[in-house]
Amino acid sequence: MTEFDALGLLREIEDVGRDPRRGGYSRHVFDDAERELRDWFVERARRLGLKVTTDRNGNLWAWWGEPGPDAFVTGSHLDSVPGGGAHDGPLGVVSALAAVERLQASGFVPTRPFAVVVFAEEEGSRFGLACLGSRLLSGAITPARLESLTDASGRRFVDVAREASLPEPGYDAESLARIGLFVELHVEQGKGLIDLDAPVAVGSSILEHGRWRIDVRGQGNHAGTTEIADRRDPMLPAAEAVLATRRAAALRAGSRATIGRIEPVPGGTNVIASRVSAWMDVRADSEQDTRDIVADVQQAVSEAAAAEGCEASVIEESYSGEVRFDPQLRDRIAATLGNVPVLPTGAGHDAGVLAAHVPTAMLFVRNPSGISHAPEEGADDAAIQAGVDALVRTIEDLA
Ligand code: HGY
Ligand code: MN
Ligand code: MN
Ligand code: MN
Repeated sequence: MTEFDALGLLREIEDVGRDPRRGGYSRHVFDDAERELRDWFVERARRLGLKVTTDRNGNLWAWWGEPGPDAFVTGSHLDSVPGGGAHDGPLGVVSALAAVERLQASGFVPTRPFAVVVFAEEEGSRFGLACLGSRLLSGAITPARLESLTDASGRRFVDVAREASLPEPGYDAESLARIGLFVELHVEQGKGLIDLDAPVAVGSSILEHGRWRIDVRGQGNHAGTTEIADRRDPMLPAAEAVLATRRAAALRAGSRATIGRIEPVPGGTNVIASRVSAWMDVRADSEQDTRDIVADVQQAVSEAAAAEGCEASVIEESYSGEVRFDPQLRDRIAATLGNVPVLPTGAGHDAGVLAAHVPTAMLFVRNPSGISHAPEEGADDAAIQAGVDALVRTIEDLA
């Protein structure tokens, strides 16, 4: 096994960012664990003779040869959701490094500029906006929105970025212009490849999805001295939001909607909260379904808030329509790999952001648990090796 075997590379980082309290991994942009992963990636890439640069948004670019236009770019992300799995993101990064090592050892030389990229804050777990690094790069975030991004402790992204020597995050036309095509390898986050009994698939599309923030304001008070009739408890409309989200999605085939995060303030056990924030994640087959789900939840929250003497608001934080990956690129890769399956995904990816700008493709690698965004997420060894093989063959054909 070479020192750049994907399994070995995964093992090298398997203890970085472990989260004993929540299980799995918590690695969020510019926190200690993610910085350690950045340093690890830079060291590993340099050992392959790649030239590593950091762009204005904190995305890492490891160039095989000189940076240049029309580049073949592959990679993924190293950050995670809170308590996430080991493969969501890192598998695409280690597979890219392993593929480069294999190609170098075979004497392959790219005929076009080539880079391995690590996008920053793909999960949006710290600053609340998924695919932050690729969205900033591609100009999808307004300066006002950028200024508004803060983490749970109130720290602004722009200040944290400046501390990380990134004084001017924002649209990066130069980096975007260099990308000729982007191929992201990613652990599959569902059961598709289990059902098909195949190790690797090519991606066809990404379900449209968005995030909404629900804020409910009431009156903080004492849990023991406040009569029920005198309460204005924002937890009730928030609880109604959770139930309404499930009801609304269940009514629309193929839709998925989740409230996985609720934050009461102040959050004391013997305290009636003064306000509650909840974040709703909606994925659906059509914009109509998405908008209808949000409307249903908005209606239920408003009624519950009125009944409890509270005020409520539902604000759109991000929204992206369905992404269809470039059909020519998809079919060419599927043909190169032989008759591998073509699968849609309900998970968002940096590839989904870039697909609006450059030909983009995804490779999915079998996850024997079919579970993701949880410690049980996995990728079996044979599928990981098959994923690297698939990436090597894709690069040989297109780079
Ligand atoms: O949320 C997603 O779908 C992705 O994992 N960021
Ligand atoms: Mn993810
Ligand atoms: Mn991911
Ligand atoms: Mn991604």
